[in-house]
Amino acid sequence: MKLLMNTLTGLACATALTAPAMAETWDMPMAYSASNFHSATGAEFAKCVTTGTMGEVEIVTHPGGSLFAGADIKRAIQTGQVPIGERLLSGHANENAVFGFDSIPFLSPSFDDHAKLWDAAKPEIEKVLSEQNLTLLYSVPWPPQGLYFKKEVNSVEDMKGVKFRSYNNATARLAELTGMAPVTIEAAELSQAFATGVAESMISSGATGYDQKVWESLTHFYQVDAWLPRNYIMVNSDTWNGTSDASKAVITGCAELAEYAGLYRAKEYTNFTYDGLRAGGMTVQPASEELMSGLRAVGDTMTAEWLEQAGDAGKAIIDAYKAE
Ligand code: PCA
Repeated sequence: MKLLMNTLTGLACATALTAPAMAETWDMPMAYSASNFHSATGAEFAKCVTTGTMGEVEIVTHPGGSLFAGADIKRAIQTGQVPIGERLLSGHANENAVFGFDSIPFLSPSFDDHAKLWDAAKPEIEKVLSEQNLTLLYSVPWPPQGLYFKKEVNSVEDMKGVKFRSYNNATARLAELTGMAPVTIEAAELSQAFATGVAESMISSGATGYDQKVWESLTHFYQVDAWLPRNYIMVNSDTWNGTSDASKAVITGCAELAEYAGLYRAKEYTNFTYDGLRAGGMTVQPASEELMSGLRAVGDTMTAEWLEQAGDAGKAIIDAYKAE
């Protein structure tokens, strides 16, 4: 409510001006395709800010990695090449293991569990980002992660030797521990990677498989519900500190709306995209008990490794999550 009041006050202040004090355009790189629900949410956020500040801050989104590839977006914002952008949070686990809190296998496999995990982790993530001159604006989870293959897979044994597309540290480690060969590929390049055989499997959401029409190359999706990784929108802190209070209030309000709308979409999109994969000809089903028990053993190893790498900060997140 307080936030809404602030937003309305911001809107009122912006409206009181005949022309924006200092109109600025903020280019906003995003890594995922324009049709993806995160990109759709970002486009609405951009419009909300542009309208709400009466153009004092105009945000222009660039989806599909068209301005910067996913792996380059955070650095581009930190160094002031662009003021704002979206990135997969766990993509930074190679610089600080704490960023990988959302990719611990089977720790929080549902949207509800995951919301609690995010509550527990958010203060620490905001702190680490602020030390890097970044301000968190909003964050939205991906739907639960499942396994894609181009053959039937009933056990970890069946995964051996498969070329596996990874998107962060956890997915690369999952590949190693199951005897697969990891290759890092941006989501925007997936259709091509599968079509040319550079990769032949991955762990991802129904949403990404659907966006990338993976049924053109792959045949099976196993619902594993391994974890729900998050995307987040960050702004360069110098830019943020130089933004008027009225615009900040509008941006914060639009961010809260976007977070709400994005989560709603993520939930709605889960079954919709499973149906879409089926319509494309794929077999979509829960993983067998044998596969699940093999994956749980791998998950135990990955959890222990993460706790060691993420140290006290990581342990504090897990303790806070378990106490909720
Ligand atoms: N899609 C993204 C990250 C997680 C997801 O569901 C990807 O595959 O790159």
